[in-house]
Amino acid sequence: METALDLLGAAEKIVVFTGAGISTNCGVQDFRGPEGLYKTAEEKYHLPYPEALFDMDYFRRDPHPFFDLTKNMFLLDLLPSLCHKLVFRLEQQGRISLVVTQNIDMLHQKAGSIKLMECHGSYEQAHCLGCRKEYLLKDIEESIMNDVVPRCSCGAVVKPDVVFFGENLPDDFYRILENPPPCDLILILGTSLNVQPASLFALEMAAKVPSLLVNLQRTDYDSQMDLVLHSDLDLFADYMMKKLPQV
Ligand code: CNA
Repeated sequence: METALDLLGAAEKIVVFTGAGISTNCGVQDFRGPEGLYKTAEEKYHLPYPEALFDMDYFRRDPHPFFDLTKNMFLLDLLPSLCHKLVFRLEQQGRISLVVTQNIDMLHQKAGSIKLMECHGSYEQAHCLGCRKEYLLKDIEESIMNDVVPRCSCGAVVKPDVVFFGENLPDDFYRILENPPPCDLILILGTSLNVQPASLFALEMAAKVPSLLVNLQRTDYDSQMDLVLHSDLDLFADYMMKKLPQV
């Protein structure tokens, strides 16, 4: 922890890359953790393969598992974790270049982060799969919470603007992949780094600048980092908030 404190304390242009692990303490399941969504999906829906939950072809055949298993990610009463707050405090100090999140739960927004790229989209907006009419979360929320698949006036399913496997990430993501923001520390939080191309961004940054990965479990990429902490993120955030001046 102390070496991590030194790294974080000295950095002035931090790029943060987050995954589902930053939100598990808020009550949102991750994918691959022991209590993750994939396990629930297999047990409850017997999906042909776990990733089918976020697969366009499967969604067109049966959108129920997606809506059922991800609906708790956008509940209004979900609150950001201590670690979301740490990231925001660093931004308030002017030490964040960019936060890139793979999460779709909008919790960085709720914590106050502004220099934020949600590279897998979010629930904030949605589109009809038929006529492409745009909807907002508030238009479809009640239907989802009542276990009714949201439908457009044209009859087709309305899908939240969350990036599914095989879909393109936003153009902005490819821009920063080509042209990374200024960075003297890449801080990677709560991700197995298994979903590409998002993880490529973090891994490419880690090859160029000092890197710190904080994750509960080992990842396949630990050896590519300068420093790895296998820790709960809120314990990490608590420690940093107590030790770093003005955070
Ligand atoms: P993942 O593959 O499930 O990895 C999450 C990692 O977080 C695991 O290695 C866990 O060990 C670790 N972890 C879990 N809880 C904690 C904790 N409290 N402290 C520290 N580490 C913890 O998920 P990734 O984010 O790597 O995969 C990217 C996917 C996940 C993206 O496409 C997301 O859209 C998708 N996703 C998002 C959410 C969300 O928005 N909250 C939830 C589930 C999945």
